[in-house]
Amino acid sequence: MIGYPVLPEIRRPMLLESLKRKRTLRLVEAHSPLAARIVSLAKGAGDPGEALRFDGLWISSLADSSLAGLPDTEILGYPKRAQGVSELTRTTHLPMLVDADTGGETSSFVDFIHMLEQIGVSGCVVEDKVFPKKNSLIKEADQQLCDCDQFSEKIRIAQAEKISPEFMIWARTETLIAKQGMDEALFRAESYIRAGADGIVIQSVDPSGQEVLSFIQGLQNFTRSWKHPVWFACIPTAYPQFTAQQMFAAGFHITIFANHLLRASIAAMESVCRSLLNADRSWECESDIASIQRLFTLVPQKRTWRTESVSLPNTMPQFGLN
Ligand code: SPV
Ligand code: MG
Repeated sequence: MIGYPVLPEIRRPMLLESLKRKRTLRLVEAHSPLAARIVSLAKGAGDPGEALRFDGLWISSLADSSLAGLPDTEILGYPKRAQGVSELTRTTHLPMLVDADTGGETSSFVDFIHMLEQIGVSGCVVEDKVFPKKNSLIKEADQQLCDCDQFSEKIRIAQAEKISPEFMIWARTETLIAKQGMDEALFRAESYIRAGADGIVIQSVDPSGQEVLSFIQGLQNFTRSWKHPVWFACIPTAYPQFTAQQMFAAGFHITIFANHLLRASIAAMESVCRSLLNADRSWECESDIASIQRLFTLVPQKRTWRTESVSLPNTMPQFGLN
């Protein structure tokens, strides 16, 4: 059912299955169970049944860190992030792709994958920067890539150690962020695919979008002769003039809107704070904020009533007394 939990074993294969079935998917960042419910229910314009919906959730390290008031430098820790993901499963039927940053040490990365698999996450994205990484969108940051062979080995080990075959391990190359050139970006992507990556994510801050378009063209030349399917994803934060459809036409299978709900909430909260202070009452901003009724629709308050109406047996079972 839309916007409701599903069992981990049902949710986990969903991303791969959707990719095989639909070929192109739109993922959007969801940073809380409430955001996950909003995404799950969201639909674009069009006939009912035909209207666009999101195909999955992106669990962003930038969003998770920002909400905790911390920089996006892998400081939050895997158990904490896994706990957050686990809470999201309460309100959504959608598959989830988790941003795993650099993955840290290979053994920690494998532990994180096992946590995610048990929660029912469909896959993770690991990036080829030196731990602790810095966010790719920081203009003045000195971005350092890790060793290509070591990173390829990390992917090989993670693929061998994961528990569920359908859990996808995506490799993200930060070569263009580190300004190491297109040849190096393609070389690295090929190496990661040969190591067993299920997909490649390319990150770029080129506002024209031409960098990622050249990258995907180069990568397709290589993967055309490749035996197993390899999937490609982009994160068009820096080149928002491109539609997801245009990125699909260029050869990408997933477009990730990586931070838009978090940024939307910041803009909305700042505007309401201004209005409350300027008007000294909430009348002026009432029409700009969700009604309490809308909140109750998104997070139904009735669930406990159903539990209360269940009659309990007169005699409770006795455990461990024999
Ligand atoms: C994130 O959403 O945390 C990402 C994408 O990694 S970006 O911040 O654009 O690097
Ligand atoms: Mg991130």
